Amino acid sequence: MTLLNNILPEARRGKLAAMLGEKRLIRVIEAHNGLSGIIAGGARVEGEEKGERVSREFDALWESSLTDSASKGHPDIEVVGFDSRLATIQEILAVTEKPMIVDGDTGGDANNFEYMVSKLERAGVSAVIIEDKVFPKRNSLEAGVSQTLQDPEVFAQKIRRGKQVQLTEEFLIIARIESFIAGLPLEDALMRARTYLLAGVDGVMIHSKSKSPDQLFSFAEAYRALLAELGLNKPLICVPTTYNHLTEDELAEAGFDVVIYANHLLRAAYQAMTEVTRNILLNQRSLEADPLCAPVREIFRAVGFLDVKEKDQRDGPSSQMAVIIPAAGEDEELKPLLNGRPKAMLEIAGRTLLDRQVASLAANHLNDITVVAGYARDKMRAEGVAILENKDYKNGSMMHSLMVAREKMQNGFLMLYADILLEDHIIAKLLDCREDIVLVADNTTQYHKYEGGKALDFIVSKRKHRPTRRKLSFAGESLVERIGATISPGAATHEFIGLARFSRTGAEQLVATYEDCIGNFQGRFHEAEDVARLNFTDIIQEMIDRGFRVHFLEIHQGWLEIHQAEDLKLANEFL
Ligand code: SPV
Ligand code: MG
Repeated sequence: MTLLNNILPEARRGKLAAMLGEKRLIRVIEAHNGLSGIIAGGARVEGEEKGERVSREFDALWESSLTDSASKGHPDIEVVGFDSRLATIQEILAVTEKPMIVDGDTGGDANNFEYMVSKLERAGVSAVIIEDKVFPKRNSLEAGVSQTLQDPEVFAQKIRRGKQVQLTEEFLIIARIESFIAGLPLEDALMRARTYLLAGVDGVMIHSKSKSPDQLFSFAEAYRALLAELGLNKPLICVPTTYNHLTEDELAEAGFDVVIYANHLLRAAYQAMTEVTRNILLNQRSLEADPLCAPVREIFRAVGFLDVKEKDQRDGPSSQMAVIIPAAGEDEELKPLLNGRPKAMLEIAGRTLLDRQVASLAANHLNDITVVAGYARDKMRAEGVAILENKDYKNGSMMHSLMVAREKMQNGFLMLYADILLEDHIIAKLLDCREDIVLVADNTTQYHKYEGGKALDFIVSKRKHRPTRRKLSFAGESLVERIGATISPGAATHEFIGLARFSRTGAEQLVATYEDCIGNFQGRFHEAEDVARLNFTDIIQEMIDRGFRVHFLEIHQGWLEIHQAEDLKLANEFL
């Protein structure tokens, strides 16, 4: 079910009565399930009329007993129970803001009808139409079916009982006169109209299965006179299934206030489905049937699946988002301090670097953490993290380690270099980002002096503004133009801190680009000597070159890269 056209019962119920007050022809079409409700509710044509732009749509939906029964594979003989009808009604109400008129069949006896009125009113239905036949009724359209009409006084009493139980003024009970269907004359129909109007009915539907409108038009004329005589103003409704050559203007001219197209969507669906099944059987494949079918994506759009996808991507399941920490490499710089341990096991103020990262992630409800180990794999440990192994860490790169955990990328993921410490709020800000690929970038680059030997991942932003010192901005439209370690510090606007977020789509794009590069390229690749050793920044640069939008989240300090002994000293002091 789509949540696009959600509306509460109170907001919907009175719409029909209000429309009737506008004194224009009300156009109603049948719906028999959620999908037909979506089509009926959303149908709209636009064009020009007398030099003016006009748009046309249906004013309300008709929940038909014929099409509700037929869509369940049953004949229209009140064999579908009320609870089943109500479920269909709710299904349709959930997908449209339009008011609904329910075909209540005979309404059962007066007690049954009271419950029907009460439940429909509560659901937000605007009107119920009951026909003056004896339960269980037979559909009106088939010739030769015997039709037994109800005693008009008994039917009038049912109307009174219904009017007494409704709780709002806006719910309408409409009497459907079946005299012409039963082969009775105009006089019978008029006698019934008078009886029902006097019983307090809110309107009259006059039914006919004749192709000629003569009888109906005579009724409409006499009905107007009757209303005038009784000093009433109650709408007249018709169902032009058989006299379908008449236009809405002609019906309005004849005195009708509401026109119901009572079964057309079901008949259309039946015909299209029949044609498609035959077509597939004949061709023994569905290629030829395809033009007869709506594209799958069109259905996705209609039922709200594309909205769901968008919301999923926008919100990113942050609590379920996986974190991947590629930590396979052997560190040359800190070797003397590591004693054969991986760098992530380096202790800072009594806790390992990895433990500190895990704590920052947990503070942001990120608990699905995967570390990709390589060098000294059996020395890698941390509470509550999964450890994968990149056996070939010596020949690959950090990017290959990342790809070892590709299974974890499916719902989008966060990538964190193994050697950075950062304040928790940076992760929180990153989780708030809505873009598909976001790198966290420090803007204090230009105030630092960079010593040789320390390869930093610089970023050149697309908008090359120089932020003023201390400015803390988390700009939305910040795009990376260039990234890499060979960018000169003078040209760089930011430094990539080794933390990035990929949405589900961003992750798909990353993996696809990576696989394409590894599979189809040779030799130098951006800053890598060989594509086989490409780095994370090389892939990002490649994605930018291919037109993917790579955003950055601008931060101002709050993080530290443990690269050399001096950094460690600093961190120890700080923590
Ligand atoms: C329906 O749509 O179920 C109706 C109208 O009651 S008719 O089928 O014409 O009787
Ligand atoms: Mg019906």
